[in-house]
Amino acid sequence: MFRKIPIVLTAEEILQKAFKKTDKVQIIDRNALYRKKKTIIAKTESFSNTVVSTLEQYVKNFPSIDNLPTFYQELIDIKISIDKLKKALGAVDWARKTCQMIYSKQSRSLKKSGKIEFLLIKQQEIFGRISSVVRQIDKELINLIEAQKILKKFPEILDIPTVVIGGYPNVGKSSLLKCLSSAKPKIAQYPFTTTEISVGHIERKERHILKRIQIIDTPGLLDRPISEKNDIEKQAIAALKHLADIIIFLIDPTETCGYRLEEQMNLLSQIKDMFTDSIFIIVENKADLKNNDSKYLKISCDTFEGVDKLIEKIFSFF
Ligand SMILES: Nc1nc2c(ncn2[C@@H]2O[C@H](COP(=O)(O)OP(=O)(O)OP(=O)(O)O)[C@@H](O)[C@H]2O)c(=O)[nH]1
Ligand SMILES: [Mg+2]
Repeated sequence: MFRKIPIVLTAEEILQKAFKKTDKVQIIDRNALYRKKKTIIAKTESFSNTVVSTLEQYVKNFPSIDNLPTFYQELIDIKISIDKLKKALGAVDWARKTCQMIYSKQSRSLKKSGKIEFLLIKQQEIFGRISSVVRQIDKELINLIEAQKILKKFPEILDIPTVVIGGYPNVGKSSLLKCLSSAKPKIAQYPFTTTEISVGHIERKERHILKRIQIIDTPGLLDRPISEKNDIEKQAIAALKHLADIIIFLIDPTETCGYRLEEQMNLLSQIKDMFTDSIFIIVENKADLKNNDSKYLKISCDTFEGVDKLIEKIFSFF
């Protein structure tokens, strides 16, 4: 969805590209005067067309924000800001229209005129005015360059049954994604290793029907009010809110994650209160380190103990 966004250029780069193309324009006419005149007109047209079509390509190929699934809209708002992106696209579209208008207004007088000197003056005027419009939106083009870099890295979310893994940092969420799917998330023994949403898939044939489930790993959440959550945590909340058919809430009862079980259980209550319509599977990880007699499903991402049971449970809902 975000792969086809073109590489955005800065104002100076757009102008350089347009002037380079202008240099290549050549008109063949046996009459030297006509040749000169036609060349000036054709160069002016080429310059304006390059600028206009470059700007048009940006506006056309950026996804229309209002038509995106709500998860992506929220992710854009967290990582870029919807207002900022809309403002940038609006400015580019304004520049496209303005450059188009400058050219079409002036090109009539170019064509009617007979004097080379006049043509050259008009040409410089058009080059100057178009260049100044493009330079005016340089800041917005730079914002688009930044946005494009972020959007290109957005996860590819499919419209299929989805399980979102949530929980405190360092409890083993990415390890679980790795156990369940072929995804290769980064795993490390410090909190906040995962800073982005990542996706994996599990497939299983049941009575000749292939079932495919999407598993989503999220950054760790802390037990604090939603208004105090940082942008990394907000991505996890957006995934839980917009994508989850099932939420696997992963607990580390060994507390080797660095957080007390009590804090993790408070987070669970908070998440349960926020997403009352979701199905929750509460899972204790790191069972290889500690035995306890709680009522929750116990697994170990290190020894794979209990993982098959969890897979059974997930598929039983779909
Ligand atoms: N002993 C043991 N260690 C585990 C298990 N699962 C994960 N770990 C370890 O716990 C640490 C954290 O694992 P991650 O999968 O990165 O945890 P996370 O919840 O994704 O962490 P953040 O991305 O920081 O939120 C790593 O050192 C893992 O090797 C397990 O079942 N048993
Ligand atoms: Mg992780």
